[in-house]
Amino acid sequence: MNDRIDVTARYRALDAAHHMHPFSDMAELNRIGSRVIVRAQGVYLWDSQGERIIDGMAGLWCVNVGYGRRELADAAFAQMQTLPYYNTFFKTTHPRVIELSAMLATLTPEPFKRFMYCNSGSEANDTALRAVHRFWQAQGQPQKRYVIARRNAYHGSTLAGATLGGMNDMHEQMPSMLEHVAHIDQPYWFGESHGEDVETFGLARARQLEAKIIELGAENVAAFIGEPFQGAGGVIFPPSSYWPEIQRICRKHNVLLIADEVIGGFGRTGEWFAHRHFGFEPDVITMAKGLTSGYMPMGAVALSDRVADAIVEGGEFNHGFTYSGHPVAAAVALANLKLLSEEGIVARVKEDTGPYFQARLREALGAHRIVGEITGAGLVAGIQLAEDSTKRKRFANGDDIGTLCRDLCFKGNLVMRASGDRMLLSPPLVVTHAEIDEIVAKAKAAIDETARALELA
Ligand code: PXG
Repeated sequence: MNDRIDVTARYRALDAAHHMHPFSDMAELNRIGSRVIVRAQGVYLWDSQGERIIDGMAGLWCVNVGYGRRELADAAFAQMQTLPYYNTFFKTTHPRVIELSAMLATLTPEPFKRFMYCNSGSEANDTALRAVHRFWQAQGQPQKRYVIARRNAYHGSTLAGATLGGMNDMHEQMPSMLEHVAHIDQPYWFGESHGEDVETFGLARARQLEAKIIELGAENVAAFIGEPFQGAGGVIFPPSSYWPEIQRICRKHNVLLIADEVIGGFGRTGEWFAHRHFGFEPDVITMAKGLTSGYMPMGAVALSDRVADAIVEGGEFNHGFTYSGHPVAAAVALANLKLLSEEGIVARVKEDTGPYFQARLREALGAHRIVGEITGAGLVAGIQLAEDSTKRKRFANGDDIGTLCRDLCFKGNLVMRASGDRMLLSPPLVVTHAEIDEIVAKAKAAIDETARALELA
């Protein structure tokens, strides 16, 4: 035990001295000390003190096949020995990127047959932007360059990703943002409606897109980008009226529709892609995370035939990365996609574990004193904390209460993320019924304790 404390203390000291964490208040974190995660298996993590933690977030929404799958490690090992790296810039290719592309063509809807690769979700969105601009140039309409996105969206942390995203606390730290990006409001009924019913609200939020297109001039608008459901923004599931109306407006005004499937892709909602859950048809799909289950960094952009044909016919497209289609990442992605499909993991989310998870959460927390709504499908959920669940009244200091609840979860050895006053769950897709029971019980215990701390229990 003392050895473990020594090891932890040593790691914490070195971490504080040398490692800057993403999206973290480093002064505060260095005072408290990070939890050192040393290994993982299935849906569980272990820290350097020997504590076992159940991962209700699949890492950062990415470890879809769960931790410790030998098949992915073997695929990486074999590929590193055969061909650890080669590029695809100058008239060369390699087997794994070919096989991965052919496999993705079978998993994506019909009009998607061609794929571009990168290293992350942010780069996928940057690439999508470059591709839609290139598409409109090739169509002889280079002035179509505006991209419309939503407030409280998350599209990554590069200059383009962060500009497209609608996170105020990111924008405030960006004195210079990408040009030709505009934002409309999000379809967040619980938080932003004023007495309208859900579907009327969904239509009104979608119609902001049409108003923005008209304001900018349809001849100047290249694309609309949206997460099918907002992930980091709070697992905000739009009303069912929303996406069909967005699609109608995009088609009417000849604006491309980009689905950011970085979180929604590869089974999260029980469909291979979340846009299928909401029933719309994008022109471009961006993906990352579940593509490799996070075992290797990789992102991809799927281009529909309309977009891909125009880019192919248009001559050289001057875009790409040293690691586009990296052989080891491609080998791991292939092994991962094989597991997801051959073991029926995605199908099980739709038919079994997804409905079980959603039902258990609602049973345990649907009528809780400080829960306003529960959203989600498959293995993703958002739990809205509220001061008065019956009146849709939010806490004045909701961010602090979300953080308190998250910290209580972590203390109880459950990873549950907070986004403002919403608690988020997105476990590995291999989670069992018993593990779902454990996640729900621990989430409920933390929410009960939060209510007690607020003297609302
Ligand atoms: N699009 C979406 C929808 C995402 O959720 C990105 C793009 C960017 O991906 P990369 O691979 O560049 O990070 C994301 C990433 C969180 C959290 O705390 C969410 C993400 C990343 C880090 C933290 O919820 N999403």
